[in-house]
Amino acid sequence: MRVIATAGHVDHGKSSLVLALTGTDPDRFEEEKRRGLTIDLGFAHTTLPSGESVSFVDVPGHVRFLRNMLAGVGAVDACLFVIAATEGWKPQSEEHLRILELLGIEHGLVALSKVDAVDDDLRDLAQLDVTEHVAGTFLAGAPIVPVSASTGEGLDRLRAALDDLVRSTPASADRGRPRLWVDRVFAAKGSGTVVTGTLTGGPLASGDRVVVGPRVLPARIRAIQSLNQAHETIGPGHRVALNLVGVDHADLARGDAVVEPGRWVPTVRVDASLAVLDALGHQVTRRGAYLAYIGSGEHPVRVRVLGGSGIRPGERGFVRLHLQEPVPLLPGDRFILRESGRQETVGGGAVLDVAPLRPASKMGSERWEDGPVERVVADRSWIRADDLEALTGERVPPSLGPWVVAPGAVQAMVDALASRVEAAGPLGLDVVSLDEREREVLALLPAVEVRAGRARPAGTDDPLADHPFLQALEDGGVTPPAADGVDRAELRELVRRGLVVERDGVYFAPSAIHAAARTAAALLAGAPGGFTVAALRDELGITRKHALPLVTELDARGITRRRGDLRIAGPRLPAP
Ligand SMILES: Nc1nc2c(ncn2[C@@H]2O[C@H](COP(=O)(O)OP(=O)(O)O)[C@@H](O)[C@H]2O)c(=O)[nH]1
Ligand SMILES: [Mg+2]
Repeated sequence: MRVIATAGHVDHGKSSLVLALTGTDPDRFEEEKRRGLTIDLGFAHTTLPSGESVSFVDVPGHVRFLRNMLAGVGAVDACLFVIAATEGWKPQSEEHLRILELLGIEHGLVALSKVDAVDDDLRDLAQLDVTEHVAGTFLAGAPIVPVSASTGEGLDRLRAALDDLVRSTPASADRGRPRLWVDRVFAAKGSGTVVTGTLTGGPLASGDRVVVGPRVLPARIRAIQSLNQAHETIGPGHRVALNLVGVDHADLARGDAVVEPGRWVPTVRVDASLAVLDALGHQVTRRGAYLAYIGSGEHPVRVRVLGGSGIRPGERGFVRLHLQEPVPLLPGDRFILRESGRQETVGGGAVLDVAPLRPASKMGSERWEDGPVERVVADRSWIRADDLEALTGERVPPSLGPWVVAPGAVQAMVDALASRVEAAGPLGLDVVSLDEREREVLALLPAVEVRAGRARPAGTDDPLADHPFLQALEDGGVTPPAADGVDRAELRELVRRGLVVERDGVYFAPSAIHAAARTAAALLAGAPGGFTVAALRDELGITRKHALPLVTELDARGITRRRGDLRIAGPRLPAP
């Protein structure tokens, strides 16, 4: 199964060829039929002699409907490039070829159409004309098949050539990350919202939960159709219709993406390469109103040239694009840039970074050739493997706990932590004071041991730091044991050193206070108006005997504040 887009100048016979090949008229609308002009995308499919099926996305050739052409070619595998032998190469032949190249389409074949209307000399001339124009592009060396939709001449050869094309075009890649760029939305009688599009990136199944569009509207797939047949699951590289439950068709539009929830970082700011067309008569600068065509969508963007003020025709540079609405993108996604004022295609390129950290003014010497994973990790030093995947589409095994860490960053933290432990001496470093990453690194320190919640240089002998009561308190958590039998002088010294917290005659490990603080934060997140001692007591599953001193300690630390019978947030309340 492959999805093939038509391309070429208006009136060169694209729609007629699709009709001749498939039996379906891709001009769906009454106005299109009446005017004999494709305005919007058309869809049709057929089975080739080999038994392989192909879907066609038939695009308009008229320059006025270029935006619809762009919506159709964003996700296809290959193209059927149509040139009328009667007219030869025309402006939109040229523009469509440039666009297909900028979108990274690498496979296609040429149909030399309407050969019934020319003599042999003209036919040969047209063939030569095409050969010259496609030289140096992905269509160089592609078969040029003379056909006539009117007489049927050459259609069998075209079908055979399509079979060869399908065989030599790799199947749409399955990266386990489905994304459907929506090109049609409608309400189907009895079944609700239906969206159609070309599925890429991975499979979808009925029952899957998805999110749609810039507002990330949640929906569920009730049913899937492809080539008019129902499917339980469908792989990438198919024309697909999804019946969605939970969203109104009026809230969706062409250009929206259907993706799995939580696995993408919809973005309004990307860094990208931009190849400016040779034929453009001026530099591309930040001045001007631009439209970026991404997937099936048209997005107004502001353009900022990185590391310079402009990119000249025929040159390649780097830009930051600011979108108005978030789009789920990944490095490698292609786009076409048009200037909306002058209505001209400026160029196109590939997304390089979907979450750039540095301001555009500080950009210029980026090592784009390093690839997205290396750059994202280098920019952040530490990133969770899940987040890295959402930003790059690539799953990298974590280097430490859930983290993927830049080379050298672990060692730097090992060194820093080792000196902090060293500086803390026999008292030890309170493990609660470490963040999640530092705690992962702590386990790597060879000469450090953790006892009673404190990290100390191994072998440090300090009878107080090793006091059995500390371990008992640590084990007791928010219901610590009483200090019965503990030497009073030792107890005072433990409190003085901060190893034990005393409040109203009850002794706690410092970690118990932190646990109570987190619980207080969670309670306040649910009830910002405040919570009672009884609420904290119940939440921790303890008695008033421990709850009261804990709350008093929280007040004393500014974590909470008393207001009547309630505790409200204090200045030092941690995140829940
Ligand atoms: N003589 C001749 N006319 C054709 C052929 N194919 C299409 N046409 C005519 O060319 C015009 C444009 O065809 P259409 O398929 O709409 O072109 P599109 O704009 O590229 O989709 C129509 O009037 C067709 O009847 C052909 O093979 N031979
Ligand atoms: Mg047409």
